[in-house]
Amino acid sequence: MEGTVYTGINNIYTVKDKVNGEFYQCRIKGKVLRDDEGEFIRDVYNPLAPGDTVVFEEDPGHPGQGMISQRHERRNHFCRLNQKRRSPQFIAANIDLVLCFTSVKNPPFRPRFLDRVLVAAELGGVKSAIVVNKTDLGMEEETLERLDHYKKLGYDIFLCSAAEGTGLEELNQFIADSRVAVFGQSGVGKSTLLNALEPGIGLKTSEISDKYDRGRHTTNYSLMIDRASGGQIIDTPGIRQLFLWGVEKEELSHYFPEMEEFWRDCRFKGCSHRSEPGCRVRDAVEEGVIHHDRYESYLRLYEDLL
Ligand SMILES: Nc1nc2c(ncn2[C@@H]2O[C@H](COP(=O)(O)OP(=O)(O)OP(=O)(O)O)[C@@H](O)[C@H]2O)c(=O)[nH]1
Ligand SMILES: [Mg+2]
Ligand SMILES: [Zn+2]
Repeated sequence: MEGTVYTGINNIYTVKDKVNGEFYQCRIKGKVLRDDEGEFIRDVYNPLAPGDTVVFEEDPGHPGQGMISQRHERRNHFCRLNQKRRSPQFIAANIDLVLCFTSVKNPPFRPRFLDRVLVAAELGGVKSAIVVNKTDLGMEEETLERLDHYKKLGYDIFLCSAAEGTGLEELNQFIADSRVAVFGQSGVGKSTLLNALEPGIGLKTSEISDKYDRGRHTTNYSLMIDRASGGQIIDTPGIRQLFLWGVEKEELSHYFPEMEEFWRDCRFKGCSHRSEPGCRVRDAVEEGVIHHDRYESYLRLYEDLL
C-alpha cells in the first residue's frame, strides 16, 4: 500500500492510504526505515514527517494498524538542526509553501528569527511567504519598514489578525489547493489562525503568559489536516530558536537572495563576507544595498556554523 504521513507521535505514524483514503496507525518495520534504493535512513532525528509518502502494509491481525517499510524520495523538506542530537529534525516534507509566522507584539516582531526561517526554507527547496499576525495590537513604524524590505526582496506578506478575522480571505486565496506548513515562535498564533481559516478543526491554542519566551508550547507535534476546499495545512510546534541543517558555511550567502549578485564577485573564492578584503557583499552592506540587519542575521548564522 502507498500512503501519506499526517502525523507521528512516539514512533506511531498516522498514514492515509492513497487508494481508500483511510487512516492507519503505523510503526516502522524493523525499526530503521529504508529509502527507495533500499538504503537505511540513518543519522536523522526523525525519519518521517507530515507530507512524506511511504510504502506500508496493513497488519492482518489488527485492522487499521500497519508497518511502514519504505520512504519515497522527497521533492523538498523543511528542516532544522536538533541541537541536542546534532541531527536533522524534519518538520514537513513535500510541501508547496512554508508560512513564516510572526506577530507584531506579544511575542514581539523578531526579524532575526524570521531570517532564520526564510533561509531554512530556501535550503530545503521550499517556497516561503510571511504572515504577520496580531495586527489588531497595532503596528510599529519600524515593523512596517522591515516588512517593506522583505517585500522588496520578493516575499509575499500577509498582515492578519486571527482575533478580528482580517487578512484571512487574502491568505486563503493564496494558499488555496496547496499543502502549506506554518512555522514560527511559540505564541504568535499559528494554531489560532489555522482554526480561523478552517473552522471546525479545533486545534489546541492557549493564552500566552509572560512565560512564552521560556518555552511554554501549546502545540507539541506537527499535524497535517485536509482542508474541506482542497489542499492541506500543517500546524507545527513553536520553537525559540532555529538552527540550520544541511549547509556549509561557505555557501550560506547563497541562501540570502539579495547576496546572489555580489558573492560571486568577491576577491576570494569561499569568502566568508566577514573581514576579507575585496568583499563585494560587505561593500553592498556599506552602500545600503543589502540591509544591515539582514547582514547581521547572516553573521549570526555563520557563527552558528563555525
Ligand atoms: N490579540 C491577538 N491575539 C491572538 C491572535 N491570534 C492568536 N492570539 C492569541 O495568542 C495566543 C497564542 O495563540 P496560539 O494559537 O496558541 O499560538 P501558537 O503559535 O500556535 O503557539 P504554539 O503552539 O505554542 O507554537 C492565544 O492566547 C491566542 O488567543 C490575534 O490575531 N490577535
Ligand atoms: Mg500552536
Ligand atoms: Zn565576500
